Amino acid sequence: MRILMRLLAAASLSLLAVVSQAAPGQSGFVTVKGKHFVLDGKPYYFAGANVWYGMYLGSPGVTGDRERLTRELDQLAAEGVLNLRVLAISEASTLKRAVTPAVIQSPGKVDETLWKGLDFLLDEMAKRDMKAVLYVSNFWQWSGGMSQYVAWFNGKPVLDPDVTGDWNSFMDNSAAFYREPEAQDTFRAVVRQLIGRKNSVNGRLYNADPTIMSWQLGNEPRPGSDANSRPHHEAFVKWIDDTAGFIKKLAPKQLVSTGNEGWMGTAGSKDLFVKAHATKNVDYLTYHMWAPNWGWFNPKDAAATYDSAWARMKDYLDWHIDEANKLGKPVVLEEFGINRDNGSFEAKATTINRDKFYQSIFQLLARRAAAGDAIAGSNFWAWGGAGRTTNADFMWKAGDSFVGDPPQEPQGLYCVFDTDATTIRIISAHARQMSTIRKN
Ligand code: IFL
Repeated sequence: MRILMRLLAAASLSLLAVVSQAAPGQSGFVTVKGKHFVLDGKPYYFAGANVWYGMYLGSPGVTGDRERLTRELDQLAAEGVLNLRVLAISEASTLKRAVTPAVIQSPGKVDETLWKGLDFLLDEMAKRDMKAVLYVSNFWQWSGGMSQYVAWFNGKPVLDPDVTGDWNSFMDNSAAFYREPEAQDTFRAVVRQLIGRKNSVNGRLYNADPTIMSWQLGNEPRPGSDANSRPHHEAFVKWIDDTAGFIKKLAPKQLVSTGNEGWMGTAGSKDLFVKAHATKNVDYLTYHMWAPNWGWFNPKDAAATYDSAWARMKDYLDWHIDEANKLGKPVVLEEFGINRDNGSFEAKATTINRDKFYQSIFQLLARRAAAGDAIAGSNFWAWGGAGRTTNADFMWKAGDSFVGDPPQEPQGLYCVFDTDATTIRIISAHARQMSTIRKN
């Protein structure tokens, strides 16, 4: 009898853990119905932003700037930008361009300071009825990431692409993470700890907080390098399925997504992209579009490359929406970026080409969303807000302010500063347009 009572108590405790803990007046959990998101009984469409450093600004520690954070959340909310994609776990690393400090100090050792920043961020987002997509690992080096886990467990020095210039080796090494059992155990332990966390500001359990729309497996997880990933395709698909299933059990009310870039992030294999997103454990598809990074657009030769870039971008945008329609799941374009004119990093440089591209992308997304297709929204890369660098080489150093460009890239490469009035107007108009679809 006593055992039965204990079991019942445990069961009701775990039920309690997923009962919604919304702030007053806040909307509910984002859910999926067929190829659309639903929020409080209505379709949910959005125009969002990437703010990878939101947790860092919210922190009570050295990186914190809560006054800036709340001011910029106000600004974003006023522009209708209510969906933010944010880094939630970083790993302390010796990589040259990795952000410091980090959440995980060493395997099994979490420094709570940054998570208190995440608590603050989520609480402030809840007050503004914003939704968060939290990614819990990174294929790239700028937050420690998968390669750091690998280094912790295989005992070999980290392959630092910012020192060696050898990106293929770095990518293959990052992808070894999927097949390294000890790394996976450590990763899962910290993910479990985060999903079960109680917010120190408002007392809400993370897995019961409707502010969190989605848990995302990682930032741009890839199967490996473009040169050598084929042998690892199965391991990649299996890791996605297993990890998404693991998270689903811990957070049954919230969504799970991959953070993958689309077929440009699956070694060019469309089939692999579809396989990776077909599992029932992944609620919606993600894709990213990087015309300058992929050599489609050259900001220093915009006149000659603009039209051909747009033709490729349009195909890329449409293809992923068509595939999502076929899979019967929503899809989000959760990263895209374009340089300032002539590739300048200066906040005062113009953004004529960026604005044109943003307009065209948004028009396509809004048109297809209005037609009932699977596209649900986007997050531009990235919100730079009031951050500015004063470094001659534009590269981030510990203690500098944050912008939307992570430390491995020039500060000002792709981010939208708070002074970019024309771009912000375009984003805001699109956000209103997407919220109109919601009301129809
Ligand atoms: O900064 C990059 C980031 O790592 C990412 N995708 C592309 C960005 C710009 O190069 O996730």
